[in-house]
Amino acid sequence: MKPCHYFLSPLFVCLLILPTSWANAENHKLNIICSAAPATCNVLRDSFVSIYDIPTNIVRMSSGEALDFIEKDSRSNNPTDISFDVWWGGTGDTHLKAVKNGLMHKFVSSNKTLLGWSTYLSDISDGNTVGVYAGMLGIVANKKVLTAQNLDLPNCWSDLGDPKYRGQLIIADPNTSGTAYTFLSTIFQIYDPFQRIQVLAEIKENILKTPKSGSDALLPVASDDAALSVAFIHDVPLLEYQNPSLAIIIPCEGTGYEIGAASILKSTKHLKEAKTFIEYTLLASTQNVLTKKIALQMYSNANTLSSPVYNNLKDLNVINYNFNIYSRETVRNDVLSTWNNLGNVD
Ligand code: S7P
Repeated sequence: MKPCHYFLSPLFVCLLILPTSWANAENHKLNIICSAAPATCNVLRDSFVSIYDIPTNIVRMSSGEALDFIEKDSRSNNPTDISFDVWWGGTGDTHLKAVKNGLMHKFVSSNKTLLGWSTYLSDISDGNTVGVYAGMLGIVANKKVLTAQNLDLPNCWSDLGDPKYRGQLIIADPNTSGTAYTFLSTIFQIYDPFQRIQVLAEIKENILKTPKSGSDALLPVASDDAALSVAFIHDVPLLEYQNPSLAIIIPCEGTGYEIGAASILKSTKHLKEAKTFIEYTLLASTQNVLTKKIALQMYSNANTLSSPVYNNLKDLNVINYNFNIYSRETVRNDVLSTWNNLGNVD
């Protein structure tokens, strides 16, 4: 796997970017793949380094992209020079799939104040991953853009397939994005096999573009360039300060959710430091810094402040999302190939 694969930029830009993230990695003790929002990844690295003085390098990859990278690298005769130690953040089902393929190192946190959904992930992975945050999926609409075109707000997932929204929808690529994979598996868990193909085919018809990550899919809606997206709803309020036209809709059929995970890679060369990093991110003091203004998820420590997003939410219409099933190789392949075979986004 070549580092430049991750930057959709010309080669020379790629080489300019390389020294800060990949090429110097051997100078760092700890190499982390981070699938949370870049601001979260950077704050965690900086605060961790300042407290523990362990040189740490973070590379941001979307959840499916990270899974793909870890799986291919483990099979390759020519693996990357960098040996990654930790995979932090990103949707739990991608971590679970890597666990099922034997790619993670067992690590059970000694933290005794973790919430049930966090230890649940640890339990179903036989102690190979742990939940660090959780969040609900939703539809994000730009009311100004919709009104300008005499369009009303969608209420349901199925509404996203209405032809009146043609070219208005941005959903990330589920092959790379954990957000978009959570959306697909939510539709799979709500609709029967016949209905789901119909619903997804109609939705795909309306898509304008498919960025690599869930947070990138939100940006055109926040900048008034598109009307609708699908995102984790805790990412919206920080953009709402800049654009009050944004609205969150919890779809009428119910919605899926993520448990963002943290795992140690089997290939780690710095097990002690990797454990220290994950334990650090499970502390209420660390999570409080994030939940105040950087990333508004629900966090896994019972003593962390509640998320302003979920605390005030009246509509908790979540489905009984099955992480075990939707992290299975055969099921993931089926979900993705169903989507990939539906025809191309223009
Ligand atoms: O950190 C915020 C957050 O929304 O970022 C992650 C991200 O959306 C998932 O990334 P991809 O879609 O790029 O895989 C979420 O896990 C997290 O809640």
